[in-house]
Amino acid sequence: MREGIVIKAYGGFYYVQSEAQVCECVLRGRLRLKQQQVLVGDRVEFKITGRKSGVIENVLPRRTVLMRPPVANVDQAVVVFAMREPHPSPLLLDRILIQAQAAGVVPVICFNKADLGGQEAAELIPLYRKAGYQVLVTSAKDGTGLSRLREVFRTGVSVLAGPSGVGKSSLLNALEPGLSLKTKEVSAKIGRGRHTTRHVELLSLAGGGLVADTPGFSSIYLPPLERSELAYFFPEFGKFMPDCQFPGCLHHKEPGCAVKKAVEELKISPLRYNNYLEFLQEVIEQEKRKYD
Ligand SMILES: Nc1nc2c(ncn2[C@@H]2O[C@H](COP(=O)(O)OP(=O)(O)O)[C@@H](O)[C@H]2O)c(=O)[nH]1
Ligand SMILES: [Mg+2]
Ligand SMILES: [Zn+2]
Repeated sequence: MREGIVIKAYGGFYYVQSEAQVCECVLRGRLRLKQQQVLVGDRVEFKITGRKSGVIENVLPRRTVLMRPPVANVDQAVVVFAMREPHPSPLLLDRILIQAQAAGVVPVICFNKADLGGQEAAELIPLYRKAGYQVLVTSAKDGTGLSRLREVFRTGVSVLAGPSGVGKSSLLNALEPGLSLKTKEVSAKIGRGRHTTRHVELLSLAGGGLVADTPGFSSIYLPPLERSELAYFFPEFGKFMPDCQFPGCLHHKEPGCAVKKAVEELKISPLRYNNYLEFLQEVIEQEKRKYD
């Protein structure tokens, strides 16, 4: 029996990569009967039945499951924003960071279009590093930071996230010219219709690692959370939370809140804290809707 990873599922066939080879596999009847869904990203055990064909016998336990896009065992999300054009939105960035962390996926922030400068964005780099995130600065145009990005992708399975137009496809093309993914200018000529790929595929990078070909975490909604959980998705709050006067402090209006004190002393970024408060309102609204 061999072990491999499903990189594509299409028309009842599962394409399993094992070492440098890809086998076209079907599911063993037992798995079909159990109606076990096999996802792209699943690690499977399979038997070779032909030169490039096989049968999947077992699906190994999943570490993580993403719904959008449907991919199992995603290790990390590379969250791309542009330094300029379009201006980065910290509120959207924080939203995506929470979505990734809630799904058990490690986020890596990537500020692209470094060649365009961007004073506002430059201030976000140390801010997010201080908050505890890995931050890359790249340019798909002049090659800045691409070797770092290649290193990041080398680990396991990645998805890209971030708004459109920030350079996600351009970055992958710069790392892997053979991919020739459509970028904005090109796809504008072809038209919108062609762009809607429903089938997720993991692309194998020459430098190592697999990347989902569709961006993840596009939803503008927060995942279902309890209000008391939210602060745990802000890693820089962790150091101060144990010193809050009240257990279950929401770090909003409670007296003796160590998080709020840290914000006043600029040990926590006010920008991050304000985003936290905005999300807290959202989570409370979500809870209300759930119990109405
Ligand atoms: N100046 C500059 N432009 C870039 C860079 N990366 C991408 N672009 C441009 O930004 C636009 C959107 O890029 P694209 O890769 O389609 O973005 P996506 O929607 O995130 O996949 C295109 O016109 C690219 O040529 C970069 O690093 N610097
Ligand atoms: Mg794109
Ligand atoms: Zn507090």
